[in-house]
Amino acid sequence: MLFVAINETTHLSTQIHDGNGGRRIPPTALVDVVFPCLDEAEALPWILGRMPKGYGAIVVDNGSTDGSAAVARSLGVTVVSEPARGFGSAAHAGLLAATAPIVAFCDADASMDPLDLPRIVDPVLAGAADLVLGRRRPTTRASWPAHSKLANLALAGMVRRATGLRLHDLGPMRAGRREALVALGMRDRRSGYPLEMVLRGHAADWRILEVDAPYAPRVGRSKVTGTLRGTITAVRDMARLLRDNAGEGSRS
Ligand SMILES: Nc1nc2c(ncn2[C@@H]2O[C@H](COP(=O)(O)OP(=O)(O)OP(=O)(O)O)[C@@H](O)[C@H]2O)c(=O)[nH]1
Ligand SMILES: [Mg+2]
Repeated sequence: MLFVAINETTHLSTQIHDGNGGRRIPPTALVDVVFPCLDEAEALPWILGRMPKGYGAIVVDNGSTDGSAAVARSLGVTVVSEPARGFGSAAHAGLLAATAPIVAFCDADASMDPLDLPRIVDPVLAGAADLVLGRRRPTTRASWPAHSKLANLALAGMVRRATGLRLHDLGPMRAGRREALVALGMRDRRSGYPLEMVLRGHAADWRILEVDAPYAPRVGRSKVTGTLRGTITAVRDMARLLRDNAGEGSRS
């Protein structure tokens, strides 16, 4: 087992296990893909078997009780154990643990196919965009519960009005340059994290691009917006960020 102290006070207790019997795999990936993971043992084998060449996986576990971390480790990928709960907490711990020049994010529930990641990553690699977001395009009617889709549409509309960006989704699949993403200094550790990244990127004059990404029904049980409660929490987190953002804009 390998322990790596992450150079940030809030993440000192984060542990990185390399899933390779204690031998650290050399950081050769061009793209590190962060998978926030809470009880996704069922979905992990499919996802981790579909990593594009040159892409490494970082599974960030928040105390799963279904053996997710062991499954990921047995598949030879990097596993980060993040004690602080929350989607943003997991996503940010993965970003801080990454070493590749490009970092991408993807859900670990098999709703999005890692083989689609190059669509998102290529414009960053080509220097054509600073942040690329995957616009979720449902493959079946069951992919996206109506309440979640509607909440997301409303939020995307608010983001368009607040920023002028032509965005239609605040989805989980996205990519940017690692050092630039870290420098944005995201603070949200819950469901507002993906929106905060967009707002901070916009404030830093980033070129933000949206490309289509197929969205299939998830495997396993929903944790964030698949439930009404999760959607309400996500909308609250995101609406608060938008309010704070408007306040900052009017003060500047
Ligand atoms: N580590 C960690 N991962 C989380 C947490 N909450 C959600 N996740 C993961 O984040 C991703 C998104 O969660 P989902 O439950 O798929 O949320 P969603 O995509 O909004 O909703 P559905 O897919 O419709 O259920 C999945 O990979 C989850 O396992 C958390 O608190 N900690
Ligand atoms: Mg999902």
